[in-house]
Amino acid sequence: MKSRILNMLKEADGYVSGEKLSDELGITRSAVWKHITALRDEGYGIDSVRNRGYLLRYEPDLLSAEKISQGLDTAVVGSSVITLRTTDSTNEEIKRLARGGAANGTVVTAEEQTAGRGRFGRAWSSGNDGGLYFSFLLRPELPPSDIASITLAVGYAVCLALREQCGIDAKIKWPNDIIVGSRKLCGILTEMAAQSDRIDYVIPGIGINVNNRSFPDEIASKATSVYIETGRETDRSVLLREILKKLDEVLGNFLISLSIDDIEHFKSICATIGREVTVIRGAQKLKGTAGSITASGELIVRTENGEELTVNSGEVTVQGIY
Ligand code: BTX
Repeated sequence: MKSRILNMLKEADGYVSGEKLSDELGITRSAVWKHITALRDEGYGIDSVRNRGYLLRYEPDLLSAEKISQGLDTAVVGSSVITLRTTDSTNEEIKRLARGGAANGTVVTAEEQTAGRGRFGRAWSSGNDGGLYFSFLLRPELPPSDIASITLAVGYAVCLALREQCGIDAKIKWPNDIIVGSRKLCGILTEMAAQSDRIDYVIPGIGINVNNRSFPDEIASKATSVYIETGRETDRSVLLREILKKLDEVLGNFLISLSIDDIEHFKSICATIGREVTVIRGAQKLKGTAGSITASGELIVRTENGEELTVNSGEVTVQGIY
């Protein structure tokens, strides 16, 4: 019965009402609902909307720790890989593991986050919708001031992997959003626990829209996915493996220092450089042009009155990009 419901949803061109399913299959509406719930538990993304019915948005391609780890010859990132069906936030999950002594490089993924977070307390849309949500644990022997270069390195590595693996023109929106055209493909939230002179641990959390076909109304005009850009489904386990390799490679380099080549390469795939930007510093809003990136990951902005600002935190909005 479950597979007959699934077939009807697959063949439909839009929503299928609960009434139609129950009439055609000769079962009650509550039996339909039970089968829909079971399908969701298997990883199918099915929307249910009152008065419209059910819509199959996404078929499961569950992340597999075994597949992710196949041939993963990294030094640190991916030392252990944990795949969860659902959690509040993979950053929170890593935090709990970190307090319990988890190893440097531990990765946690989730098919769905019930409280996915962005920066500044914003929400990150992370339903069971074909996105890739993961966080990893780093225990670098560095002072807290080096967090900016770690943040930069993570965005750079993820962007390179997406360009190579998916063949898309992904660019970095400084410091570490990843966009295609003017739409957001990936968001990164880096959190840390530190003493005054040293970092205890850093948790980069990454959300990538991979096989998402559509988005909730609030973000529909500013979000995109690999599927939307390429028209192809991507194996998220393989993609994640390649991202972890790139993270390991780039973080290894960056934790020593940012090379001239890395900075030049970073600049060439950074959508912020050369654009008109607004820097928000507390209550102040400063307009200028983004000129360059420093070795420690700061953005150099030349303001309208010729002043040079070194921006290392706070919010930067780029004109023309969401
Ligand atoms: P951000 O603050 O730069 O972006 C959040 C904003 O982006 C939201 O206010 C909304 O406008 C938009 N947005 C929300 N969801 C999406 C989406 N899926 N695609 C495109 N735009 C969206 C960026 O924060 C950092 C996000 C990190 C998410 C990862 S997922 C794994 C880990 N766990 C967790 O809780 N957060 C991180």
